Amino acid sequence: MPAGLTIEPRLITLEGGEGAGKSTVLAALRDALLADGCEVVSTREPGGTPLAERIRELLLDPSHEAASPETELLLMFASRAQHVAERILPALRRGAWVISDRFTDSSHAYQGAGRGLDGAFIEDLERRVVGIEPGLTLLLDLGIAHGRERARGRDLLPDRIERERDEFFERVRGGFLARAAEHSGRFRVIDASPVASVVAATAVSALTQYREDMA
Ligand code: T5A
Repeated sequence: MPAGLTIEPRLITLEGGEGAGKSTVLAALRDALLADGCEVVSTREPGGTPLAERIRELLLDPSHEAASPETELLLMFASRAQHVAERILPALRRGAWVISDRFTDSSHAYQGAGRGLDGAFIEDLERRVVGIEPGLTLLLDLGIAHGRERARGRDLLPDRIERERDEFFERVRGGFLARAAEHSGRFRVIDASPVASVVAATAVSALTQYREDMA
């Protein structure tokens, strides 16, 4: 953990490449917590508040010129700063659990490993404008071709980042796995290749184990 970050035990994040199945797993985690009587806020990045969702539209819109890596990074962090201040921290402070589909690890993987931006610069932004890190991060790991096939199945036009080449997504995948090795205390790497019900059950068991360890 970079110095200056506060661990938030009730913040859970889901990470992974395109089409890994994060939205599907998020619903299973939320249902498990709700069944146990917890308040749950489920959210996503980029986005999660009206202003942050506007920034998301800018980031993913393929119709304008390509964003420079720095522009992309700073917009991700602008969206995250708003999300943390307006949505995540208030929910955590009132005792809710927060499950976020992507968080800062995505910036390390996509803008760091994928686009080649300096990790120390990203860590500095993380300290200055985010200030928190999740207690538990589930990384859904899936081969690039498999993820593309699943994402295609949704029948949506690819957004600006989804149009990147496979080499970019290989670097992103490597970046996530490196983060998981470096922050092994909070990461659980889950094989996302089995059918959705099996992946969801594995994720729910990881959450159950985490909560038992917390108690
Ligand atoms: N980004 C984001 C950055 O570059 N830096 C950052 O800091 C942040 C926060 C976000 C983009 O922004 C980038 C990363 C992304 O490129 P997004 O639309 O949120 O854009 O992109 P994704 O997070 O990749 O969303 P996806 O919808 O593609 O992926 P999910 O949520 O992982 O996948 P999901 O659950 O929607 O599933 C995809 C399809 O597969 C099926 C589902 O039913 C669905 O049709 N599916 C399965 N099929 C078979 N077996 C399973 N196990 C399945 N699980 C799901």
